[in-house]
Amino acid sequence: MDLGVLESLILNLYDVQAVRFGTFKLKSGLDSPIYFDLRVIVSYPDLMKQVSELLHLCAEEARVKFDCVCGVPYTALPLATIICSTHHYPMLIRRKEAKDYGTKRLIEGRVCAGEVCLIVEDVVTSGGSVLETAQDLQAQGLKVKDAVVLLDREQGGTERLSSEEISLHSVISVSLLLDVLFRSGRIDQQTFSGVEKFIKENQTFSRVEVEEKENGKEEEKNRSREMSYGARAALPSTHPVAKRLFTVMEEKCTNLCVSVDVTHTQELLELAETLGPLICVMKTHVDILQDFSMDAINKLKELSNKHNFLIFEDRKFADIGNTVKHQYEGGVYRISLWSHIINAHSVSGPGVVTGLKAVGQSLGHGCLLIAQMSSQGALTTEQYTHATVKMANDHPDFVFGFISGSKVSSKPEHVHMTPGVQLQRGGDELGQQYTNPEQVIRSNRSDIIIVGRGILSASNRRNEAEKYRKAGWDAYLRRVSLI
Ligand code: 5BU
Repeated sequence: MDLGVLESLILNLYDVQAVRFGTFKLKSGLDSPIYFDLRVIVSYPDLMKQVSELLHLCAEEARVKFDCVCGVPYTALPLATIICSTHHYPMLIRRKEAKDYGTKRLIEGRVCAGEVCLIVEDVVTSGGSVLETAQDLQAQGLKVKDAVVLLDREQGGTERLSSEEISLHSVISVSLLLDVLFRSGRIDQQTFSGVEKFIKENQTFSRVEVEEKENGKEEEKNRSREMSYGARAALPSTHPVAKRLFTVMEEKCTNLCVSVDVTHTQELLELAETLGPLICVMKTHVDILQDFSMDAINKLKELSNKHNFLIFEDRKFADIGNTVKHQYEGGVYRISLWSHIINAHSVSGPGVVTGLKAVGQSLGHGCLLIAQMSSQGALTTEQYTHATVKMANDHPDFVFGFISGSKVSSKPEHVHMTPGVQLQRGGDELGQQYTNPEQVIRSNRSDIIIVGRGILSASNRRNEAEKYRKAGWDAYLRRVSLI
C-alpha cells in the first residue's frame, strides 16, 4: 500500500479528531494516553470513501477471497456498506442485540451457508468484537477466515484472532500512526514514548500470563490453562465438592448443568430422572415450587445418587452473615440438608461467606460466588469481579468457584459455571442474554454451561439436553485439544 496515501490518511484522521491524545478512561478502567473515535468519520464523506477504498484494497492485496461482507456494529457498518455498493458484494448485517420480538435473528440479509464472509472493523484492540461477529456468522453456517481493520492497536488482537484461525489485515498500525504524527510534528517525543509504552504494557492476549508471572506461579498456571477436568480433580488444593464435580464430569462426559425452573415437584423429579444421566449438576430454585415438600427433596436426593449428579440450589444469598446462616440452615427449605452447592453475591462483603461456611463446611458442601451476571445492564463491573475473586481466594475451604460469563480466576482448582446459555445467541424480553456453548466453554474458558429454557421449552427435552451436552463437551475437548 502506498505510504504517502497512508500518511495523508493518518493526518486526516488526526485533523478530524478521530485520534486524540490525553488521558482517557477505557471500559476496562485503565487510563489510556490515546483514544480512537472513528465514529466521527461519518461526518466527512470523502474520508469515509477513502477509508472504505483502503479497506477493500487491503483485502485485495492480501489476496483474500470472500463472497460477502459483514461490518462489526456500529462504526464499521457504513464502511462495509460503501465497500459492498462500490464493489458489488452482498452485505450482511449483524445485530448487536437480538430483537426482543419476532425472529430473534442476529444476522440480517440473505445468508448462504458455506459462503465465506469478510469481516470489516474500524479499530481492533483485543479482537473480541471481531470474534463475536465471526461466531454469530459461523453459527449461521458461514465461513470466516479473514477480517480487515482500519487501525490495529497492536495490543494482541492479531494473535488472538489467529488463535481462532482468523487472519487480521490492517490498513494502518498504531506504530505507523505514531511515527507519522511524530515526524509531522503533531505529537512530541513524550507523547510518542508514553503511548508506545502503554501499548507494550497492555497486551490483551497475554494478560493471563502477565498476571500469572506477577503471582510468581507462571509455570503451574500456564499448564493449568488447558488442564483436563480430571487433572484438576486430582490437584491437592481442589475443594472436595469441586473434586467430586470434576470427577463426575469426566466420568459422564458432561459439563451440562440443567436449570430446572419449574413450579411443580412432579415435573422436577421427572426431569431429574430423564435428564439425570446427561448432566453433572441439577440447578434448582425451590422457592418457585408451588408444592415444595421435604419428601420431594428426598426423592431428588435419591435421583442425584442414582444418576450421579450434584444438586445446586441457586439461592443467591446476599445478606449479612447472621441472616444468611439462618436462611441456609432453617426456614421451610432447609437448603443445607440437601444442596451440595449454593451460591452467594459478594456485595455484602466477606461476612456472607463466613456465615454460610459456619453451616455448610462441616456438611461437606461448597459455595460459588457470583462474579458476573448474564443479565443486560448487570452492575458486576471488572473491579467487582476482581474483588469477588479475591474473596474466594480468602476462603478456599468453602468457596470453590464462580458464577460468571467467562473464566475469572487463573486457579485450576476453581470451577466456573455460566448461565445465560442457548445454542442460538439472543435473549428474552426481561434482560436475559444468551451465549452459545462453544463460546462459553472454548472462547470464554468457563467450565460448565447452565441451561434452562433452552432445554425446558423443547418438545423433546431429553434430545435437546443431549444436544447441549454434546455441544458443551465437544467445545471442552477442542479447548484441551483432545479433538
Ligand atoms: P434460562 O432459562 O437458561 O435463561 O435460565 C437461566 C437460569 O440461570 C435461571 O435459573 C436464572 O435464575 C439463573 N441465572 C442467570 O440466568 N443469570 C445469572 O447471572 C445468574 C443466574 Br447468577
